[in-house]
Amino acid sequence: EDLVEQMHNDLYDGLREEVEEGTNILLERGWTPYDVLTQALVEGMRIVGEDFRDGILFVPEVLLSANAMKAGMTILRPLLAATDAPKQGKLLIGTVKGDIHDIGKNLVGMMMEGAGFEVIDIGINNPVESYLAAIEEHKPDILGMSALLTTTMPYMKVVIDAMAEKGIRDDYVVLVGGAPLNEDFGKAVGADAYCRDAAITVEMAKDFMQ
Ligand code: B1M
Repeated sequence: EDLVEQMHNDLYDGLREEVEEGTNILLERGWTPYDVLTQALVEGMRIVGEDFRDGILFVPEVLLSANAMKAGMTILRPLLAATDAPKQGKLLIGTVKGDIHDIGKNLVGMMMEGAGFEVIDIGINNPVESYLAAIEEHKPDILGMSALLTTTMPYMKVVIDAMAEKGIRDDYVVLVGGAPLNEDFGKAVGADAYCRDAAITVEMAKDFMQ
């Protein structure tokens, strides 16, 4: 598809309106919201990530790409969240302290809503106190934590340890995710599961709710 390639380029160039337009055109052509999301937006951001890593793109440029991606996600969100799925449970999700990456977290939230979960999103840069306060307030079934930096991912253990200290760790399912994590890391910090992507998060969450 030429248009998909064009969207990868537009995302790379941080062209918000063009990404919005491409998103709408693919939908008009009958693409599912999920395919637009994964093949056009997520794949485009993967390419951006490579050139960011290689020092070809820099923070200001990647920020524009991220904003263009978010604009596309805004169009897809109501479509993905519209669901007849029976109510599944409640997810509380946030990015850990020191980390402001939120695209993956937002995507997980959208997909979980679409699967029938109620989603409470506490945003980015969350210290342990805000997780604990939000758990107390919202009493979710599942706590989800996101981290995109190798320097911030160990903070997940701080949160899980604090829950254990309060004697509430086992009252919740704890799922963790983010590009630098893996299954071993998830085990090491004491999470119930590591989730590689949004679709797997939905499956895991459903399994745990059974
Ligand atoms: Co950042 N950044 N960044 N960045 N950034 C990465 C993560 C990096 C890998 C890029 C690179 O060098 N290749 C690198 C980290 C290296 C490392 O730690 N080893 C990096 C760096 C270094 C930095 C800065 C330090 C750069 C600097 O300032 N010098 C800085 C740190 C800021 C901070 O957080 N304190 C920084 C800043 C930024 C921007 C602000 C420019 C922007 C973020 C904008 C935003 O989020 N609003 C940004 C971006 C966009 C990226 C990359 C390019 C893309 C991330 C993304 O959105 N991916 C990223 C490169 C990469 O990841 N390869 C990079 C798309 C998204 C859909 O995927 O987030 O992986 P992802 O989420 C997936 C799964 O991981 C999973 O499901 C999602 C959907 O399938 N998942 C979960 C994620 N969270 C989950 C939670 C769950 C379950 C599943 O809970 C249950």
